[in-house]
Amino acid sequence: MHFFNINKKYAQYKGSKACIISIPYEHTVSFMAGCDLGPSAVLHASANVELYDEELQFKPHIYGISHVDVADFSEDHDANLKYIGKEFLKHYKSGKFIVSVGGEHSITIGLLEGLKQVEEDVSIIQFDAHADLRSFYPPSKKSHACVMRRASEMFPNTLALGIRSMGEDAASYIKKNDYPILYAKDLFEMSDKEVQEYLSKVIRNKKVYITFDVDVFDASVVSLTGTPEPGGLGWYQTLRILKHIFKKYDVIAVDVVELIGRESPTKCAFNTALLIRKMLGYKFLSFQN
Ligand SMILES: [Mn+2]
Repeated sequence: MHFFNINKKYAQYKGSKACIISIPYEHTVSFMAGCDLGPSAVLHASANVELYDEELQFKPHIYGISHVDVADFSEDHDANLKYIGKEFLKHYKSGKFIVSVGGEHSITIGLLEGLKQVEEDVSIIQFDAHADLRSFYPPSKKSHACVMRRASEMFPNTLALGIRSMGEDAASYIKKNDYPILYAKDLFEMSDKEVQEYLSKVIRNKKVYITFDVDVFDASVVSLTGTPEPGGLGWYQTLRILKHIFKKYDVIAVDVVELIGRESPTKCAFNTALLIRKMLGYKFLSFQN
């Protein structure tokens, strides 16, 4: 099945400007399970997403959106992440804009391990309710709660938006390293201009990778997520920030993780699929001019 149920000619791998990678991986989840079913829920919901973007006034899929699966995982978490990174790199090297759909957040470690092999100066922007900056969280140094700690070891310029939960070790790491964060509570009070000024101060590279944990959203947008927290970002505020980032920087890849693939409420998978179409539109907007 093609994403957004697009016509076959727009879904061909060859020539497609974007490739969506489904990564139905769940291994280290600590609270609510089911994010291995996230990618198929998003794929099915995407068939109901309108192809035309009313804000951007074009259909993003005309630039080609191919779709591949990464499956057949083993019991070995580190080996699985390595495999995910290898698959990502294969598609990234083809020059396409990559959208990886998880799966639990630990897949980002694998994806960045792949990216690291070919890119150095990339800023990693995390949208998330949780800091994910633990040095270790059972059962692994590469668990979902350690994602950004591992990311910051690979890419020195990492930052976070929408954070509203963390452990004490993360808090002291943030303090010690002057780690750049826009907390959810601050985003509620900041103007778009203030957010943009902050981002231009802390983003140090032209190339950007976005890791988007859907739990950054308020539960009115997405509630089916592994570790929900109240007080998340709204739909429009999130889109305005994303649009700005896509416009100002060269976003080379994104991942969208932690959606639980249950049928109800259906809005969660639909809104996640729509988020992906929005980001594809922001990415392709430059082709329109
Ligand atoms: Mn999270």
